[in-house]
Amino acid sequence: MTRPVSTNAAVLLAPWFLPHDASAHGLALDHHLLLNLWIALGLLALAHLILLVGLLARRRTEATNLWRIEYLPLTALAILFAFLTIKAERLWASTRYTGASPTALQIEVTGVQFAWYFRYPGPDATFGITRPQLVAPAEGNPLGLDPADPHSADDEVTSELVLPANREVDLRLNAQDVIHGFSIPELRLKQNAVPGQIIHLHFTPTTPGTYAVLCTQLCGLGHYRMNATLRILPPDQFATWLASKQKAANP
Ligand SMILES: [Cu+2]
Repeated sequence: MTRPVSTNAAVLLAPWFLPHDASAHGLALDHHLLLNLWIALGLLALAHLILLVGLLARRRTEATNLWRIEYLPLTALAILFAFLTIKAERLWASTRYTGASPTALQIEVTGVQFAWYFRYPGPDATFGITRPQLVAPAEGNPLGLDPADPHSADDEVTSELVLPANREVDLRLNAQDVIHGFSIPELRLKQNAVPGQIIHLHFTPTTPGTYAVLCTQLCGLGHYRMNATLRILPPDQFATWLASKQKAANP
């Protein structure tokens, strides 16, 4: 069966484009990335033009006005790069250092060789205590939840990340063994999960769909299979999913 021309073109060109954006903050990041690329292209063209003009002119005179031909362009470039850096830093910080809204959905993400686990705090909205000595994936307790802590009883641990569309999510990232790289390209998210640290990442997913959660750090021999599924659901479907999980855990 032959594919239509437009589909073939889309498949061929796909590696040249970013995956579609399914988050509220992604558009600003994409714009900034494109702005950087256009500026780099413009500077490359300008450098070649100057080189060509210099070659063609073939004049061998001493430069007299250093301000005009050297200091001024260098100052302009320094200001441009400072602007780009500060803007990029602010975009990066907006999902990390500004703090999530108090109503954001709290989810804990744990990286472990070679899987991602996601924990929802349950109706009491409090994560139960975990203890490294209680970690037992074979017995259904991969995070080491302490059964003696009453807050642990309603915690929901899953191997797929399910999020509601258009509600802010506050992730608490950590790792059990080595550094893992939590990454969801469609949400424009990439953040290391580091043992002994809790790193917050907050954002609002917008487009329902199924996406891949990747590990972008070479974390061991099984790194290639360290991925999970992200499902972004409309809010009502998310509520149904969460209720079904809680019902299954506490019938
Ligand atoms: Cu990993």
